[in-house]
Amino acid sequence: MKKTIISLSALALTSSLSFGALVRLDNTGAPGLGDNLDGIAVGDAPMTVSVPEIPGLTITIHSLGPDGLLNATGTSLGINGASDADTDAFESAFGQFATFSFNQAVSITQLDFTTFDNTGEVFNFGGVVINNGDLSNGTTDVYDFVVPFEITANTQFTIQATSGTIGIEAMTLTAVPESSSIALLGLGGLATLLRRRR
Ligand SMILES: [Ca+2]
Ligand SMILES: [Ca+2]
Ligand SMILES: [Ca+2]
Repeated sequence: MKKTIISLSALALTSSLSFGALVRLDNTGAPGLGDNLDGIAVGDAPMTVSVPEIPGLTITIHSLGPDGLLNATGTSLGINGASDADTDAFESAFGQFATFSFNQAVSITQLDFTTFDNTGEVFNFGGVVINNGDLSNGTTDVYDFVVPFEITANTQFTIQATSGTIGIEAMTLTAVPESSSIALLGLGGLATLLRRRR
C-alpha cells in the first residue's frame, strides 16, 4: 500500500510541474507580458512586473541600452532608441539589448521572433547564440531549443541581436518550483492521500 501512495504522490507532483505557457512579448496578450513591459525606459530600471500568463512569476528589467525604451507592438517587442530605424526590434547597429531576471527558475522550450529572416542575422538569448539557419524547418522565425533552456531564479540574462534587426514575439515557458516547494508539494500530496485512506 505504501508503494501505491508514493507513486500516486509522484504522479501528482509530475502533473503539477508541467504547466508550460505561451508568454507573449508583443502586445496581443489578454493581458500578456508584452503589455507590462511596454513603455519601460532605461531610467526606470531596475523595475519588476508580473508575467500575467504564469501566476506568481515576475520579471525584473535590469538594464536597457543605450537610450533604451521597451516597445511592444502588435508585431513584436523591441527597443525604441533615440536614433532608431525599427522601433519594435533589437538592432545590432545600435547595440540594443535588454537584461532581465525571473523571480523563479524557468525552463524555456521555444522562442518566436519577428523579421529574423535574413541569412547572417544572429540573436543572442542569454548566451545561446541563435543563427538564422538554426530556426525550425518550415518556419521563418521560430527557434526550438535542443534541450529546454533553464534560467535559475534571480539570474540576469541579456537578449540582443548581435547581427541584423530582430524582434521577439513570444516564448514558451515553464516556471520550475524551487526544491523546497517541490518537497512541500510532495508532502502535501502524501498528506492528502493519507487523509483519504482514513
Ligand atoms: Ca529598435
Ligand atoms: Ca514570428
Ligand atoms: Ca531582420
